[in-house]
Amino acid sequence: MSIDDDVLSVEEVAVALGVHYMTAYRYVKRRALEATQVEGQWQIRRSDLEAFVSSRSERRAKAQGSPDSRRTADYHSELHRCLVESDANAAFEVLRSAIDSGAGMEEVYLDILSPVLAQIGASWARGEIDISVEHRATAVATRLVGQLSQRCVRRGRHRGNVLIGGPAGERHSLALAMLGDLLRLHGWDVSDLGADTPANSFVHAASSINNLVAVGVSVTSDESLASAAELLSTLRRAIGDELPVLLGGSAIRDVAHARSLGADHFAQGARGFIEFLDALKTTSATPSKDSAATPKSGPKKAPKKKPAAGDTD
Ligand code: B12
Repeated sequence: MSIDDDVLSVEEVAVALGVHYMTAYRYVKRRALEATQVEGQWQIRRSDLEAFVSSRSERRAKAQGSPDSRRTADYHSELHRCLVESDANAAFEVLRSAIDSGAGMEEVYLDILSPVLAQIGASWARGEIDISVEHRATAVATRLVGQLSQRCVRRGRHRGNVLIGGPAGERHSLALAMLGDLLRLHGWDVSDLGADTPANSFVHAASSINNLVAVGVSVTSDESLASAAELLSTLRRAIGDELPVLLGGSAIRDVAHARSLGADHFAQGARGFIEFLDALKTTSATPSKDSAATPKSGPKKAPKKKPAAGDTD
């Protein structure tokens, strides 16, 4: 019930807009619709509702011209605000509305969440925001990925196993979590060792996973380039030279850089990794998740055919 004619409750806004109560509530929480809280109740001025309606029609009209870029830009600015303000629920709503409007998980991770994180990292590097803001934003992003990863489960054929992780000293585990989800979406079973993994754990995992088709080493920080090189040489000595080992992540510039650190392959970003795996001639057998996880005594043979020398760089 309204307090007066010019102030509406969330329920009344929902009726006026012809949407569900929760949708109206999300507009308020995302601050797309101006509202104030009085004694625990949201109040929306009629003039703010009118402004919201006309800006929404304007956005829709513009979106018809250039749907993807327009919508993505809106999500960026809203998500950026939510991460900087550490508002996890509102951040989740932004991504949920992107999904509701047709964005796939690849788009959500790579075209919405990652660029916003990069923007926050750049603001920190320029001294515009305190490191605590970046840490808080990262904590929210970590929760988001945790909530969203259940949408990256693909039923049906299992194409094989992929082992990913970061070398000792590398702390950027979020990149691995997103990468793992995206590979799963494409039908791969992923063992993610996380960041900061000792070389002997990589060796143990690579030696004990059945139907392992590739190992991906992720380097985001320049600080862990040396330990990545050590890891690659230890891995190669221990597992032989058949299993493809890729180096990637935002600290690896190109294939020459990857090779100078001892990797035999490089791929650009998660999409590059997916293309690399697609190009592998994997076994036609489709092991179940359980058999894929069965330990085995020695290193697994990789598929004979590898992508051509240029890889996906
Ligand atoms: C979040 C974050 C952190 C968090 C990490 C928390 C966590 N659990 O992950 C914390 C706060 C701990 C952190 C710490 C540091 N960070 Co930091 N961080 C970031 C930030 C903001 C986002 C990183 C992220 O998750 N991006 C999203 C992911 C999905 O994108 P991505 O990394 O590109 O990963 C994708 C691809 O590269 C690819 N990929 C990843 N791995 C692999 C592997 C293979 C094989 C392949 C094919 C593909 C692939 O798939 C991913 C999905 O698309 C970035 C900013 C930025 N530009 O990204 C800075 C950034 C990476 N950090 C930076 C720095 C400097 C640091 C610190 C050194 C700061 C300090 N002095 O303490 C430390 C410690 C670094 C260390 N030793 O590891 C710099 C790195 C510069 C550099 N090249 O070295 C950046 C770029 C910030 C900046 N603009 O300067 N950081």
